[in-house]
Amino acid sequence: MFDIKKKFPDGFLWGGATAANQLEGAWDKGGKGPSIADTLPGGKERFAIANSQKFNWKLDSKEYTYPNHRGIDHYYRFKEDIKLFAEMGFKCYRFSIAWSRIFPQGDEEIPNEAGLRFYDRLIDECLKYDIEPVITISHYELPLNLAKSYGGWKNRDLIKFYERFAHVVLERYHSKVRYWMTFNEINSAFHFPVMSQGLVPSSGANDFTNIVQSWHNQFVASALAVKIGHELDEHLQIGCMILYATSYAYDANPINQYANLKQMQDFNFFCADVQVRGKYPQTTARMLKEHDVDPTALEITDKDLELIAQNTVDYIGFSYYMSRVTDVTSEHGEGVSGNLIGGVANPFLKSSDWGWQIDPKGLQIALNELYDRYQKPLFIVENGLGAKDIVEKDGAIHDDYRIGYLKQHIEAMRGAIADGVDLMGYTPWGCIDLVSASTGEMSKRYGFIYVDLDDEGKGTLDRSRKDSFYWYKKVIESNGEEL
Ligand code: BGP
Repeated sequence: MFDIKKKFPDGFLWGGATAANQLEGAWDKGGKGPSIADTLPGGKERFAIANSQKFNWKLDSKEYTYPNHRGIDHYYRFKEDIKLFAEMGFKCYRFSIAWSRIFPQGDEEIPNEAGLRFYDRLIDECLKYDIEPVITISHYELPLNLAKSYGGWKNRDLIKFYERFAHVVLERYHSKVRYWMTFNEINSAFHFPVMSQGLVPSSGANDFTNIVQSWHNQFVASALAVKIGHELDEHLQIGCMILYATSYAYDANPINQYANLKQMQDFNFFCADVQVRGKYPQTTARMLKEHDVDPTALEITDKDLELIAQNTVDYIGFSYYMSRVTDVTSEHGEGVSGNLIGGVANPFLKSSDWGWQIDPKGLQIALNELYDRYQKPLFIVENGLGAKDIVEKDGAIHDDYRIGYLKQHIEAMRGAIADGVDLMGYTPWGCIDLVSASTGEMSKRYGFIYVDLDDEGKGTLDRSRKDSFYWYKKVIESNGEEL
């Protein structure tokens, strides 16, 4: 009865993850309209814009390159890419549907058939190899018009536009696709309200009230998608998706411990609590007060709360790249340069070339924390090391650093399974090199598959297998036994 589980369960979903805007390209082909992601330049300015410190819709400016416009040309090469995923033995493939391929302006009533036909073909290609599609309905790809004309997610009209979009794709694909997620990294609006909620400075991204109102509208939209999906087929598995960062207090100082507790409650748990438990956590009032949000300024109806309560998610999808350290005593420096979600440096950890603190044990902790709290199946839908790869003269790419990172994280997963956690799958991020969300660059690579394309957009776009490709193939073949 109390046997320790030492192995990954049968049917474990090994695979990889991408997002439409970061790899498809063909940004204005097949009737597709522009999305927020298409307006983000490559290079230094990108992070400031994504963070919404500045934004002025320079979509047509010659001054910038827009790496997402071409992506890695996956729109035209998806068959070759899926074939390579199949060669690695993928059991599943997580990708997103570009909203503006289906509703180019976001607010139309009739979907764009050419866009749907692209995903028909993509899904069928996965199924041809017995690869289970895992779809993110919205991954940082809000149709641009919904940001510009409606002010992004703070506007309630977006609920009905999303509902229409979700309805169209769920209805069309529910018989072929079992696993879904409603919003990518919904809690990331703490740091990236532009990408996550389509809020820009002119629509008040710097006012936390707008972020909270946007979250509420997204929670209602997410609950509607769960409702539509379950009405179509009660067996559909529809999850939330949060950006999880294990968080430590710097020391035993109770002041830091309490600050860290709040960091966990607000960043890691607030959105998940609403989507998994179906109600706002008791910490909401305190969080709003700390961010100077007047609760009476929020539009939240009883009907919304009922919808949220009745349509909770089936599993918890989350991304995990790093941990953070909380120190409010200001005794340990200004913060770690580059760590995506801030905090001070952890003396026990190394960082990636982009300053993200690498912490495999933190993943085991994250899995335990999430399972303790929610008792729902967990799905790690993003994890990985962004690194610069070197192509040798013979074309080989010896990415032992990537193998090392993934190996340690898979060991941590195995540890969590032995701890009793119910883990259903693992889809490392950017299984094929793609455009980085935070830098817009190609040189921050995550893939098992190398794509010949540089930061200036030059290259043949040829695909090749890195050492990690052969390694991951073995991991999948042995169901996580051979690392
Ligand atoms: C997550 C996003 C992805 C992805 C990943 C890696 O936050 O969901 O879209 O890009 O981070 O980030 P980056 O590309 O900035 O290295």
